[in-house]
Amino acid sequence: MSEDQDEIILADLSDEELVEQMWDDLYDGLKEEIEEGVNILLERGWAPYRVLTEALVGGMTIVGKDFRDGILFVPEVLLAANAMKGGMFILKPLLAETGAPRMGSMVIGTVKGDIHDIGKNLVSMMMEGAGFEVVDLGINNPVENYLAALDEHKPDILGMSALLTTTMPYMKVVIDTLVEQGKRDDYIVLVGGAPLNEEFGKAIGADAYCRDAAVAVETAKEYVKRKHNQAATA
Ligand code: B1M
Repeated sequence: MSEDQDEIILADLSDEELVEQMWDDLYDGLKEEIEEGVNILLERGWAPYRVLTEALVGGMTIVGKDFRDGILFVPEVLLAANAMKGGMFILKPLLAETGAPRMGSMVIGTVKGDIHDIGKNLVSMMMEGAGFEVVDLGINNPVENYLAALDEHKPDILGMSALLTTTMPYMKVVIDTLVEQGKRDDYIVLVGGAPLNEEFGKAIGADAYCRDAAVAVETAKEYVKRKHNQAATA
C-alpha cells in the first residue's frame, strides 16, 4: 500500500471510516491491521456478530467481486483470507461465550475437491455460540470421512459446505451413500455455500439449504426441536 496508508491511525477513525478502512486492509491482506480494527470495534461496544458481518464478511464480499472479475488473483485472495481468519480468531471465543444451553451436535466439513473453509468455520463458530457441539472435519472431505465421523460422533446434524459449482454435486454423493446404507434418516442434513440455493438443496435430498451462518443456526435449532418432539411422541 502507499505511504499514506502507513499514516492512518485506526483508533482515530469514526466507526464508519474504520469499517471502510478495514475493507481496504482486508483487500490488501493486512492481518495485523484487521486484528487491530476488530479490537477497536469491540472496545467501542460493537457486538462480535456485527463486527463479523459488517467489517469482515463485508470486506470479503468486495474481494470476491474483484476475484471474479480477474482483478485479484489466488495469492492476493489467500492473503485476504488469512487476514480474515486473524479477525475471526479474536471473535471466536466471544461468539461462543453466550452461555447458551446445549442444543445438539453437528459434524461439518467442506466437500471433496474444495478447500474453501472460511464460511464453514463461521458456521461452526456460530453453531458453537448457539450451544451446539461441533466436530469440524476441515476441507476436501471424501464421503468416507463423513461416514466415519457420523459413526464415531453420532451427531444430530450433518453439515456440508461447498463454494464451487464443480464441487457442490459431491454433496449428493454423500447423501446418496447415506440412503444406500439406510442411514439417511438418522441425521438432519444441512447444506450451504455461495453457489447453492434452496432448489439445489431439495434436489439433492438435503433437509435444508442455509444461506448464511445465522440461518444455519436457526434452521438447526428448528430441526433439532422437531426431532426431539417427534421422539417424545413416538
Ligand atoms: Co475461491 N472461488 N477459488 N478461493 N473464493 C470463489 C468461491 C468464487 C465464487 C470466486 C469468484 O469467481 N467470484 C469462485 C467459484 C466460482 C464457481 O464455482 N461458481 C472461486 C474459484 C473459481 C476458486 C478457484 C478455482 C480459483 C483458481 O484456482 N483459479 C480455487 C479453487 C480451490 C479449491 O477449492 N479447489 C479457489 C481458491 C480460493 C482461495 C484458496 C484463494 C481462497 C479460499 C481460502 C479459504 O477459504 N481458506 C478463496 C476465496 C477466499 C474465495 C472467495 C473470494 C471468498 C469465499 C469466502 O470465504 N467468503 C469466493 C468469492 C465469494 O464467495 N464471493 C471464492 C466469505 C464467507 C463468509 O462466505 O463461504 O459463502 P461463504 O459462507 C457463507 C455462506 O455461504 C454459508 O454461511 C457462510 C457464512 O455466512 N455457508 C454455509 C457456507 N458453508 C456453509 C455450510 C453450511 C451452512 C451454511 O452447513 C450447514
